[in-house]
Amino acid sequence: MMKSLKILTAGESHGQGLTGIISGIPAGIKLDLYKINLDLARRQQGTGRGGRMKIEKDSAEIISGVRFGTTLGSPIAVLIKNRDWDNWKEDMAVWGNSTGKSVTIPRPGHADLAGSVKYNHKDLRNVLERASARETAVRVALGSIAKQLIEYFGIKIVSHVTSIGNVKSGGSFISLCTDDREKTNEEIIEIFERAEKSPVRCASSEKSEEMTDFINRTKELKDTAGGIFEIAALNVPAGLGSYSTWDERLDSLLSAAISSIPGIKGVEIGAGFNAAELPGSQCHDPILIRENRIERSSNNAGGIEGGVSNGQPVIIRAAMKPIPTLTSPIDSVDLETMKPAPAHRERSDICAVPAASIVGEAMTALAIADVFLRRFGGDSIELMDRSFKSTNKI
Ligand code: EPS
Repeated sequence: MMKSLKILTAGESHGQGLTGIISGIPAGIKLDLYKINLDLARRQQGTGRGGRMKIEKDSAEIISGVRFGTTLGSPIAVLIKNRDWDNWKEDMAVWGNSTGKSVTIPRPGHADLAGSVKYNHKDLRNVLERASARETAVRVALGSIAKQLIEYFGIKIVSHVTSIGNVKSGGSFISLCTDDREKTNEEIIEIFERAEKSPVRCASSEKSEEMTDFINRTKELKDTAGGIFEIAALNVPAGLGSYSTWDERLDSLLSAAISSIPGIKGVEIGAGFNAAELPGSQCHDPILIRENRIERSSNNAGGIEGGVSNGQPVIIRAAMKPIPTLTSPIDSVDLETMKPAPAHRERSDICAVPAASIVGEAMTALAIADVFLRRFGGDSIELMDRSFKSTNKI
């Protein structure tokens, strides 16, 4: 039977905590809790985060599926407690009666209005608590477990921010037809390592400063900012995904995983929208033979041809819209009085693009681990390893 990965999360932004379950991880992987908590800390950073990040210091507790540090092959459950819960115990109580404070003016761009229609909620807090991007904290913890599975097979996932508002870094993990040769894994890792040191996760120090200034100016204007981040998955073996069925294509799985991140409005693979402007002769990556090995001189395909990984780095880019909660609110309507009113205001971030890039890494890891398990899946890491070593490679 085909083996694949499943995740499920639960938790409200100001509830007691976030819970996540991941199933399909084989037995026998030595998990490193430090790596999970490191990813959680990376997601909390970045210029533009609001007051909430000063309250939370996310750390994961693994409460099942692991014994003596090693996965059992059973579902793994993760818990992240919300420190802010202390301030919300009454408003977010599981039992008892409502405090009477309700939110009735939806924020344009947030799930408030559409979500209230869907679940017939009169208090929009019932929507916004779950629609909040706070939920991505536990996705990062689950993604970090998936990262540790694929890392065993040499796959590394990296990210950087390429724009904030209209400030563009000009950098990319692929040449985007501007260089005469494609970037090596080492060059990609170098970009990533520089981005890791930047407060906005941008590899260029000059552009980092411009992006930081942009976010600070946006804050002064009581506004919010979006941007673009890019992910690369290195050492992905050829043959993951499928050209046969739409829902098993690696590009469709990755696009769904990335566009499920709150605020994401655009996803590109490889040259993405640029590819539409190129003639075929410049777009498609020539196949070369060097020292008896198949190589490619460019990576406009972003490592995926026909929905299947081709052995090149897998490259994904995502555009995030500006945060919908503004301190200077947009026009809206009070659903209780049905009169015009400025949108609901609450503490929020100014820009969360650097954080979203870490969530992007997690979602990429989950999607790649899923197709990896479909191809090489076994109940134990030893079985997977045997299957991995015995298949064709480019
Ligand atoms: C969010 C609003 C803010 C963000 C939050 C997402 O939270 P609060 O309303 O408590 O100030 O900080 O993100 C997180 C808490 C997080 O961990 O990323 C929203 O409305 O989506």
